[in-house]
Amino acid sequence: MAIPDEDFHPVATGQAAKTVEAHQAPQDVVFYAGWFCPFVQRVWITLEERGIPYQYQEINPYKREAHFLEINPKGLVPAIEHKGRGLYESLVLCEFLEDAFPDPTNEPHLLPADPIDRGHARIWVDYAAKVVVPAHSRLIQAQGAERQRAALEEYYAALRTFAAQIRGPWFLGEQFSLVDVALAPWMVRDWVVAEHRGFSRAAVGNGWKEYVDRLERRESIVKTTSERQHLEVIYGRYLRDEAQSEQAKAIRAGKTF
Ligand SMILES: N[C@@H](CCC(=O)N[C@@H](CS)C(=O)NCC(=O)O)C(=O)O
Repeated sequence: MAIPDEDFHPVATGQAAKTVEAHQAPQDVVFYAGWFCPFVQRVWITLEERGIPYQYQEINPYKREAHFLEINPKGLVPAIEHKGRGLYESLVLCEFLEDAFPDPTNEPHLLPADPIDRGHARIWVDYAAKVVVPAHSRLIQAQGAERQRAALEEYYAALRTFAAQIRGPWFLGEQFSLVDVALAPWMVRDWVVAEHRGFSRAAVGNGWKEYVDRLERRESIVKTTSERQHLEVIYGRYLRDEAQSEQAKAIRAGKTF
């Protein structure tokens, strides 16, 4: 999403601000983040879940500095610098943290040990990334009552397919996994589509509301979530005067959200 400077709150707030403060000391892992970004939150949740030492560095991806572009030439957050080498793409980073920190002191792991179970988890991470998140973006971007209704139905359908596979309490059962992490940042921001698009957790069915309520209480998610009022500025601005806003135009022009 393209964010005009004047509206942009520069740093994390609430619980997330405390987490940022606790992660200022230099570490082998430097986490280049944007407090508002759901892709960033995937990696942030993973770092917190795994207890991996990291140094948090806030980046405004719309004012990229030279060193950051060396780490991620695409200029997107999240990115990680590990012992001087850079990597990016949220789901790649989550898997990198699994691979680079196999030490049992960094348990719990977010991918199952069994290869078939790992493959099963990856199928649903892929579904979250390729079906649910794009359906969510289309719902936010939809213009006009008719298109919004259709996009909401499409979004419900995407969630229902996912919900039908949840073993409980987490997607894979007792193990909180990368499948939960891949989707959680969008789910805990669903108040945006509830307020602006008529979405309801309960209407998904299949225990969806209970699952998302549980996600919302998970410590790693609480610790990486900023106050709503600052996110509202970012989302609300183009959700209200949609068709004409600079952000809506940027999104239609292919900017990520
Ligand atoms: N596919 C990337 C998406 C990351 C992304 O879109 N980040 C946004 C912030 S939420 C960004 O850095 N945008 C800057 C831009 O579009 O120029 C990932 O999974 O990490």
